[in-house]
Amino acid sequence: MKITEEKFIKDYQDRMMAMYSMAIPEASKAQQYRVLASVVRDYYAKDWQQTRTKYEKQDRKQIYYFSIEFLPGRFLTQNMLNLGITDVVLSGLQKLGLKYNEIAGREPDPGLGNGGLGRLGSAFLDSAASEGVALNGNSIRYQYGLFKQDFVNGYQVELPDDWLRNGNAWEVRKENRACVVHFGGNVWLKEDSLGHLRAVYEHTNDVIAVPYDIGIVGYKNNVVNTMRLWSAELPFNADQRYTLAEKQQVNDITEVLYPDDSNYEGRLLRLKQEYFFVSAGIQSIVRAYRKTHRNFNEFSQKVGIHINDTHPAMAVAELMRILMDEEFLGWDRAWNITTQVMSYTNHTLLAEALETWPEDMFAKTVPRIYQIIQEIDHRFRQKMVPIHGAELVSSVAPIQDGQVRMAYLAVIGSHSVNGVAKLHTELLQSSVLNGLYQIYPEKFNNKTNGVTMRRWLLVANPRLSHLLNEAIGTDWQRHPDALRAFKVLTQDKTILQKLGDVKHKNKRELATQIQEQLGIKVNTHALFDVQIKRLHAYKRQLLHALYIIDEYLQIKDGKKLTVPRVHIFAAKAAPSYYYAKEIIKLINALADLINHDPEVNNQLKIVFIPNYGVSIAEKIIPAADVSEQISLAGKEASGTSNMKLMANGAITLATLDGANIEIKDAVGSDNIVTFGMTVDEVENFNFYQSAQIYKTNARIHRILDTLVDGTIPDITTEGRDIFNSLVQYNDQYFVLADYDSYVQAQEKISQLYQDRYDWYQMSAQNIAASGRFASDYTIQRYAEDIWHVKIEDPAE
Ligand code: GFP
Repeated sequence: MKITEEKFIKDYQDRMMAMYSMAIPEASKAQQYRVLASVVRDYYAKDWQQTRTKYEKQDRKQIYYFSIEFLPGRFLTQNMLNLGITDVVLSGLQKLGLKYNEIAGREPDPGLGNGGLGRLGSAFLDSAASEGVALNGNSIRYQYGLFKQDFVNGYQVELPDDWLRNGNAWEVRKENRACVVHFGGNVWLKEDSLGHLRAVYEHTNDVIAVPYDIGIVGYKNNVVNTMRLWSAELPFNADQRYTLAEKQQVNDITEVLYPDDSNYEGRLLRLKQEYFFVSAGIQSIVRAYRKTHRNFNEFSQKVGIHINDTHPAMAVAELMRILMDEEFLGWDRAWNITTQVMSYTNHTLLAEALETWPEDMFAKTVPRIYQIIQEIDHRFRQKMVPIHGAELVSSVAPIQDGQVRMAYLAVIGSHSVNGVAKLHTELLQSSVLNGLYQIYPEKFNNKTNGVTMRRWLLVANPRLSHLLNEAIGTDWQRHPDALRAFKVLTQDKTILQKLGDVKHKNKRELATQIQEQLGIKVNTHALFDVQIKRLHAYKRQLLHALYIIDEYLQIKDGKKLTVPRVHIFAAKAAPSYYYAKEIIKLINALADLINHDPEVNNQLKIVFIPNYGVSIAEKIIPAADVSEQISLAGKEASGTSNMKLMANGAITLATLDGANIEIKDAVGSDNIVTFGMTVDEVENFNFYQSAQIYKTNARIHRILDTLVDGTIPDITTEGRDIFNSLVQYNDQYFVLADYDSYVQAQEKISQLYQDRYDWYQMSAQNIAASGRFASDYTIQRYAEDIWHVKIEDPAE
């Protein structure tokens, strides 16, 4: 459909009338937004339906990406861009007397994810639609998403994020596609009159799962895929009345992402959430397949289910359940199909993030799934012990020591297991999943993460996009590898000058937002040193904070910093992660001290922007000079903010961890600053004594003392805890061991920043080398190697 400016203006006016019976100027900004979203949705409604029918007609293999989180960011700008209607809408709105930015700012950011995991899922959905891959999202429609973060007296407080209050303009409720999910009760197998073993359920608590679909618009290719989010509701039964408590129990299932799991109730709720979206998702997949197929002979050629991280690992058992109990396939056939259909991505090496569930809780909550996992465990042992020995096999069996182990279940039940960066995959094979790697080496493969350049350049950084279009044409928008053409221009002074201007304007824009939102005035000629990611000890925001204390002390000693700096943080800490919250308080207290001290604040500022999410990242990333990727080597699986920041011309300051290593390979060691121990050094670092470093290293000694001697106000408890974690408890993430090397790297950054010509040359090299980290390529590799689907030309 060709959308002209006239058509858009008319559509907008008509829709305003239809929805609100108002003239445009009477409507609030929020109403103006909803009208705009509704008009834009209309422009892809037909494509959405046609994509579905085309897939059905072609009997195309459908892939379903199961993920407990997605972090899509706002849809409006991205959808307009992908539909190719941005110019028409902008000029149309102008004629109507409306300001796009004000209206677009009214769209709530769907907080359905926490960090890299959810954002990767959304990048994949975007790239898949743009590449014409039939990939569908499957997750939960959390009423309040992840919490909204605020700071009170420097402490993180968690508020409900009521993102659905005014409805979600992009979703479609499909109650005709609802399904029933059983929890608890008793279950046994009984032979029916046809000789089939049927599962009989008794006293179950049933919940209705209602899907809400959101269209995922491909980039100018008429493809619209679907992200399906499930909401829990009470079963409708005219005879039955429910108490408020029962109602609340059901609502709880889809209320928040990651309920506090520091207590039994919270853990139980997480387990229910996992089964809820897994069961509903698989039921709907089987139902869709059954519409056009009489039997399951082709199921594994037509369906792929991707288990993103361990949360959806019950998918293995749920598909077995449906194939056996409802479709009456025998175990072997069902297992064969299941393992061909399932694939699994691991996102972490941290033991704490590899889920396990106590057997009794599991058995009570999802009894039939428990029985099936017991049988998987039994058969796995039976088959593998004679080949690999009992010790190895029990170390990786799905059930052991009273725990159900989700990562092992996912590996055993899948045909493909991948890590998310080369180093991470190697470490999976040699450590965390080594036992299973010995048993199934052929399943393992690497798929380095990626980011969508359309979101992180075209949407987030229009100035840089414009410069790139001018300098190298627009091919990079569809083929990000074409950014390579920018490399030959890295000697061109005019281009570098323009690149510097773009960065500076972006910094000014961010500075204005910081001033308006937080009342902090920052110097836009200072170096913007950025660390934005989940708050976790292994990511070492603390290392960065210690360096800021160092800078502060130097200024207090009368020295001048080589370059003035603005340190920018954004990060949420998990509500029950006490230590991470203490680090937030420390950084905020430091900000308070430094930003208000006239002796230092013209050289140094700290800005901690609350409530990190996609929309805030879209503002920070284009304005960043330095990208802090400073996790302890071997701990960060990949990282993706490193890729986004690189594409926006920030210089990476990094340990040799995760995808940083591949970034270094891509840009060359002259265009990145690395420091710290390597993975091998960390592994062989057997006699670390942080107390000794504290004692002997005068610089570190002095910095650490400020945590406990009152220099930094109002951190009596936090300062002491952090001090103890570093000195007394031997600093689990080797912050002190890497400190000196980090300082040298920071000094190198300061030196480099003084020569702006060289700096922007490095910056341009980074942009030019970033194309290979586009999720378009990552998704192509998943499609070919894991899901075995051909990339179809959507035009056909
Ligand atoms: C996790 C890992 C990251 C990785 C992403 C996506 O994200 O290293 O890049 O998953 O694979 F830790 P976070 O939870 O750290 O944001």
